[in-house]
Amino acid sequence: MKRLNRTAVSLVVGCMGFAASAVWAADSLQDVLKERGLSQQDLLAAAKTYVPTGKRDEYVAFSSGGQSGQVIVYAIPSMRILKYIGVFTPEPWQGYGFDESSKKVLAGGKIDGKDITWGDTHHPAISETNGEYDGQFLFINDKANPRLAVIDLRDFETKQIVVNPIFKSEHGGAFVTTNSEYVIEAAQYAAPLENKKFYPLEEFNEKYRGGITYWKFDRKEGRIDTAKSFSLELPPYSQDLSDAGKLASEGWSFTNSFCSERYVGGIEKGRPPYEAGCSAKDTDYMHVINWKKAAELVAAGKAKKINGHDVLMMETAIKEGILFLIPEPKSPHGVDVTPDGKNIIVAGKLDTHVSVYSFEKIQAAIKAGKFESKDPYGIPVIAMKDAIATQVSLGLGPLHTQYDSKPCIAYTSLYVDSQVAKWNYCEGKVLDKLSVHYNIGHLMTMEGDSTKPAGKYLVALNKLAIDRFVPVGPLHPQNHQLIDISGDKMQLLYDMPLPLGEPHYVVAIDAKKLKPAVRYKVGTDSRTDQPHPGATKAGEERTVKKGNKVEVFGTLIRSHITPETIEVEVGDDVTINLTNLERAQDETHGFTVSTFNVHASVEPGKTVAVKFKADKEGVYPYYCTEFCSALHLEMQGYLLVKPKGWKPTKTGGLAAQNYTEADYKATLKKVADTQAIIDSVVAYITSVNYKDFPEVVAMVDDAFDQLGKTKDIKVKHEAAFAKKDWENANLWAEQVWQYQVKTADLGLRAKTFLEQNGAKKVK
Ligand code: CUK
Ligand code: CUA
Repeated sequence: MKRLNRTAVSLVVGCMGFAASAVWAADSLQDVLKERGLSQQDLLAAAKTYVPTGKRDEYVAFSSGGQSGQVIVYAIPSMRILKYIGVFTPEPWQGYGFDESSKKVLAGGKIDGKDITWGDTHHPAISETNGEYDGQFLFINDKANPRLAVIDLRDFETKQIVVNPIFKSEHGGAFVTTNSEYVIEAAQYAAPLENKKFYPLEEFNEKYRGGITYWKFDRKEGRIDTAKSFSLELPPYSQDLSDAGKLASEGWSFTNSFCSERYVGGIEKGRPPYEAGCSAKDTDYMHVINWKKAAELVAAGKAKKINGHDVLMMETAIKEGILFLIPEPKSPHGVDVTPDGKNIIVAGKLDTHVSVYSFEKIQAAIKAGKFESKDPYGIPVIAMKDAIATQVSLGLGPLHTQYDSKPCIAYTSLYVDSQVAKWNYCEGKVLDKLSVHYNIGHLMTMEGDSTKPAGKYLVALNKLAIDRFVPVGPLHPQNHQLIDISGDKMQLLYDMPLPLGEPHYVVAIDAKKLKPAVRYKVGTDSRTDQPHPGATKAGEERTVKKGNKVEVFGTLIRSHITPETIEVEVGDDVTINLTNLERAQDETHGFTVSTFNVHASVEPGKTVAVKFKADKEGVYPYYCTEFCSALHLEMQGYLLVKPKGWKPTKTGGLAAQNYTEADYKATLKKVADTQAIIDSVVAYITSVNYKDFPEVVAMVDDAFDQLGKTKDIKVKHEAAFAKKDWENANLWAEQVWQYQVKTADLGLRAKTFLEQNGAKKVK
C-alpha cells in the first residue's frame, strides 16, 4: 500500500509539476501541500476525486432527500451536487407546486382530500431491464405518508405520486423486480387495512395488519397502473425492508420484520416501551413470497377488494402456498439479495452476525413441505437451519449490505461500530474494515443493487457528522463519505456534507446510461408528456376574456415575454399559458407575477400554465426569473388589475423619449458593426467541420433563427424612418441589434466550443 501510494503520488506530482510550472508558476505543488497541511495520502485522495473543469463524472447518484421529500442528484467521484428534484414537496425553482401541471402531480399525493406537502423519502430505485439499471425511471417512497413517486429520467421530473390505499405508513420500498414489472412497497407500522376504521389496541393481533403492495409499473406509459396493482395481507409484525429476487430467485420477494412479538407499548400507562417489547425475542421473521404466483391469483379473481384495491388475504396466500416465514436474528434491518439471486443476506441490528440465507435451501424445504411450525396466523415457518448457508460475525449493529463487481464480495454497514465491513459471503470471511464518521446507516456501491454491480466506489451514508464540517448550529448536515473499493483495502477519499434532510439510501448508475433530453418538443406539458392545451406559436399570442375568466396564451424568447401587458378586472380568474420558444440548450425562462404566489420554470419547448384569482386591484409586475440573457432584466411586463368598470380619463400615449434622426443613424452604425462580428464568426464556423458537432449544429440553428427575426423588423424601422417617426425607427433598429447580440453570443459560444474540441479546417 505504501509503495503503491508513493508511485501514484510521484506520478501525480510529476504531471502536476509540469502543469504548475506552465500555468501557475507562482505555486509549486510542494508549496501548496505545505501551506494547506496536506499529506501525500490527501493528495492521492484528491487526485482520485477531482474532476477538472470541463470533464464529467463517471457515476450519477440519486439520493433520497429524507424529510425534505425530495431527491438529491450528485455525481461520483467528485461528489458535486447536480440537482434537487421536487417529489413530495413543492420545489420553487422548478415551479413544482407553483404551476398548474405540477400542482396536479402533487395533488395525486393528497390523502383523505388533504394536501400533504412534505414527505419522508427513504429508498430510491432505478428501473431495471433484466436486472440491470436501465436509467429510464426512478421510484421513491414516502415512509410517513404511504406514497410512491415516479420520476422520469428523460427530464428528471416527478410525473406521478400514488397513495397506498390500505397502509398508514410504509418503509420497505421502493424496490423493483428485474424488469420493473412491479415496485415493491412494504408497510411499516401495523394498522387496520380498512382506512378509517377504529379498533382498540387490545385488538392488535386480530384487527391490525401489515402487508406488501406490488405496484404495477406500466413502462410504456411511464406510470404506475393502480388498477393492476395489488397487495398481500400480512401479520402485524412491523414489516421492514424488502428486496426482489433476481435470476435464481426471479419471481420471489423477501421482506423483513422487526416486531414479530406484536408488542404494544404504553410508557404513560406504566408499560415497558416498544423498544423493549419489540426486541424481546431472539428472532423475528423474514417473509418469503412468490409474487409471480400472487399476481396470477389476483388475476384469477382470488383477491378481496379493500378500499377498491385488490388484497390477497393471508388465508388465500397460505392455502395457495405462496407465503412462508423464516426466523431471522435479531431485530433485523436490511435484506439484500446477492447479484446472482442465490442468497439473501440479512443483518440483525442487535446481533453481530449477518445471516446468509440460501434460496436453493429455502426452495428445497418448501418442496419437501418441511416446516418447523406455523405462526399464530397459520403461515408455515421454515427452520432457520434449513434455510441458512452461513452466518458471519462482522461487528456491532450490522444494517445494510451491498455488493462488489468481484464475486462473493459484500460490504455491510456497522451502525454501532461506525465501520464498513468488507467480507466474503461464499467463504464466510471478513476481509477488511474501515472506520467512517460517524454511525453509518445505508451504504451503496456503484450499481450495487443490480445483477451486475460495478464496484469501484462505495458511499457510506453516515447519520452523524459531529465534528467533520465547519459548524452550522445544532442541526448538522449528513456526512456522505466516498470510499475507494477498487483495491484489497478500502480507502476513504472524501467527506460530503448533505444538508437537505436525512437521506436513507442512494443508488448510483453509470452516467453513460442516462440519456436525458436537452429540450422538449415545442408545446409539451412536461408533467403529462402530452401536448399542452395552452401551447402557443410565435405570432399567435393572444388574451381571451370570457366573462370573468381571462386566459393568456403567451410566449417567451430572449428577451421578452409576449404579451408585455395583461389587463384584467378585479375578481377575474387569470390563467397565463407560456411556451418557451427557445431551441438553444439551457435557455430556460422563469415566470412570476408579483405577490400572487405563482412561479413557472419554462425550459426550451415547454408550455406551463399558472393560475390565480386577481382578487386585489393594483399594478403587479411580472418578469422572467432566470438570468437568461444580457437583457434578462428587461424581460418584464405588467399585470394591471383594474377596478370594475374602470374607464381611462387621461388621453395621450405612453411616456416617450425625444429621439432624433442622429439616434437612429447611431443605432444603424451599431447594427452594421455587430453584423461584421457575426459575419466573421460565421466565416470561421463554416470554415471548419462544425457539422460533426451536434452541440454546435444546434447552436448555429438557433443563431440563424435569432438572426432570421431581424428581417421583418428591418422593414418596420425603415417604414418608420420613411415617416420620420424617429422613436419607432430607432427602437425597431435597437430590436434588430438585440437579435444580433443573441446571434453573436451563440456564435461565439459555438466558436469557442469548436476551438476547444479540435475542429478541423475544411476546404
Ligand atoms: S432505512 Cu434508514 S438506515 Cu429507511 Cu433503509 Cu436503514
Ligand atoms: Cu428569460 Cu430572463
